[in-house]
Formats: sequence, structure tokens, C-alpha cells
Amino acid sequence: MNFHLNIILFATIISFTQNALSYPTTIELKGQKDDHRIVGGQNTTIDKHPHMLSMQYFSNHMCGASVLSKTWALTAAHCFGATDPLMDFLTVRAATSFHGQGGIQHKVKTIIRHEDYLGYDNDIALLELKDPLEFNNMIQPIKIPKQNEFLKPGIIAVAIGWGKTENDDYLSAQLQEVYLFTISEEICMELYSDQFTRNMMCAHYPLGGKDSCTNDSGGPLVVGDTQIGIVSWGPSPCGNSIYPGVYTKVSSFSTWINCYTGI
Ligand code: 4AZ
Repeated sequence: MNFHLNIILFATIISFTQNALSYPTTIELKGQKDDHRIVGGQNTTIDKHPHMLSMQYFSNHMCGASVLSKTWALTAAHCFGATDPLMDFLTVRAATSFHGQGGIQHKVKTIIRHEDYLGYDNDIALLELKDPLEFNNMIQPIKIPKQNEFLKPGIIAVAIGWGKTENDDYLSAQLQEVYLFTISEEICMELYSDQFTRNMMCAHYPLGGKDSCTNDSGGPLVVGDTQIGIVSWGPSPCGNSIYPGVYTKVSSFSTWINCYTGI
């Protein structure tokens, strides 16, 4: 275990030094030990992440989702059971920093779960909206990578969501962001063996204490202007220093997304 931790720490320190000049890292380095939001994150606002959606059932936040176009959103398949929910009560809330107020609710017309979704493999779903979103400074589409585009390990990515803040039962009223580092597939495969597949990727904070968590699921992990991951699964409690959070690797599904959406 120590061996793994050392590798991760070493890789992260190396990549951190490489990226230190080009990323906003001061906040992350402080560690924020007394602030346990979204497991180590901080308040943020929708204008900084205008692709962010709250997926809601009977007006309760369930999962994150992201805007791909005016009529398509991306989320995780595990946000749904095997059968469809009552579609009249399934909405995405756009243009708000608070899942419980403001913004605009759009009904979901269709849920497309990945055909090979099983356990946590192929944990991806598309939502077709009944009425198109209107883009503005609080609603904008996010880019997705090219199919099988290589993902550099050790780069900084931001996870956002209204999920559990302290491994307890409370959602965060305000949108949270947390800066994490991507990890190589080899390291993640060693840590999770058979549970980890080539359709997944990992991200963590090497000291622990920063992570996505329950109800952040389906939300985006973003590098620059591109969504590289979808919050999928991870250790419980969240924020483990050795076992990283696991995300659906979006670049494994770009062709699949294109088939349904034309994007
Ligand atoms: C969850 O319970 C969950 N740290 C989602 C993501 C992560 C952990 C748990 C990743 O849905």
C-alpha cells in the first residue's frame, strides 16, 4: 500500500512541478483542513461552470449532469434504476449555483443508458431534453474529447457538484468545485484490479481529503474547456488518500455520444 502511495505522490509531485506555473494552484496547496465541503472543495458559481446541471426527481437533486448541446445532456447511467423514472418529474435545473433555487427547470424527454452498462462499467447516459436550452453566460455546452484521445496523467482537473460535503447526509446548497490530479490507468488498475476497466479513469488529491462524493455522480470532471470524466464511483468514505475517485472516461464514448446526438 505504501508502495502505491509513494508512486502516486511521486507522480503527482513531478507533474505538479511541471504544471505549477500554468495552473491556479495556490488554493489547492493550502489544504483547507478545516473546510470539509464536497470533501475539500470550495464554493463556486454557475457562471464559472455554465455547463453544469442539477438532475432532479420531484425537485430533489439526485445527480450532476452537463450540457452537451441545446437538447442533450450527459450524466452517469448508475443515476437511474433499470426502469425509467416517472418522466414528468425528471428535470435538469440549469443556470443556477444553488440546486434548490433559481435557474430554469427543463423536463427530460428520453434517457439513453449505455447498452453495455454493467456494475460501474460503461457508466454513461444521455438525456434528451423536451425543450431546448437557451444559451447565455450561465448555460453553455462543454466540449468532449476525440474518441480514444490520450489523457495525460498528473494534470489538474476540476470536479464540480452539489454532492455530499462531509461524508454525511447533507448536500451542499451551493455548487462546489474541487481541484484534483488525474492518475495513470496503470496505477489505477493496480489499485482497483478487476473493478477498473479501460472505460474508467481516476483522479485524486494525494494527501486525501479532496474528492467528489455521493450525489456528485453524473457530474463532470473538466480540464480546460473539455469534459474528460463523469463522476462514477470511489471509496467510502470519500477523500481517501490512497484510493482515488473513479470517473467514466468520456474519450471512450465520444463515438457513442456522436451516434445518438450528432455531436
Ligand atoms: C457515490 O456514492 C460516489 N469519490 C460517487 C463518487 C465517488 C464516491 C462515491 C468518488 O455515488
